[in-house]
Amino acid sequence: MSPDTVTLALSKGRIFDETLPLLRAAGIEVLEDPQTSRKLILPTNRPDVRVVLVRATDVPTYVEHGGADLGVCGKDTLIEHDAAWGGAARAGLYRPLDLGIARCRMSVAVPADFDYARAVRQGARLRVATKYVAIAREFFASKGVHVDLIKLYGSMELAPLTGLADAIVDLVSTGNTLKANRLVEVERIMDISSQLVVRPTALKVQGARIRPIIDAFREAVRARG
Ligand code: PRT
Ligand code: MG
Repeated sequence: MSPDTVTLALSKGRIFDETLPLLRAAGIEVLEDPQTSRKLILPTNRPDVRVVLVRATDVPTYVEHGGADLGVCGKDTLIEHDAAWGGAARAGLYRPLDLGIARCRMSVAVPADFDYARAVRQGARLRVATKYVAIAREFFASKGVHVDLIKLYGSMELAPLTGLADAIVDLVSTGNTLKANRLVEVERIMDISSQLVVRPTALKVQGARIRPIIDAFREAVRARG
């Protein structure tokens, strides 16, 4: 990676869309639209700043290992990334700022006709399908509920409808997806928003370029309230 270019990793969709105004506040305009362009490396109005598009779950890996210098990803993604590497926050990822974007919550949901409270009271063993196994494991352990976790990579809502699981742990924002699948939210595990992540060595080498970006993001987040 060129020492005089700063590379920002974003995922397409809500994180890209909601990061654009923050970039604008830092004087950075992305020159191509990921909806219409097939490019994975997007130029900006600044010759020394570029954006790379990666899967949301790959953002921490790109930043940590030098494929990008900084990035934006959900707290959900960060917690699972840390857990995959032993649980403690990774030293290779500095987290200077909660951007307050791509907000949602991590919740437990069950079919409308499943008596979750009763199952918990009776000490039943629950089958829980989720993409977020570390968050789910920690949550149910803290409640003293026994669970069999079933790892899925998508469409969690389908699991209870097909008999694969009794419950799911998934992200909820409007609640429309749950409603459409006749699921109800029975626990709210945590609020989620996206964080800025930076590789500490990049900050050391490229501080003069990266620090003003962090400062502008912080100011924009503060101004937005
Ligand atoms: O989609 P892909 O498999 O590539 O990766 P991803 O799902 O990790 O990426 P993306 O872009 O969908 O989400 C990126 C980040 O946005 C997540 O890591 C969250 O931090 C955040 N975010 C905010 C959300 C939502 N809101 C959200 N609603 N991520 C996913 N959803 C999904 C949710 O999983 C469920 O399927 O939207 C559905 C529920 O939405 P409602 O509005 O119907 O409740
Ligand atoms: Mg998604």
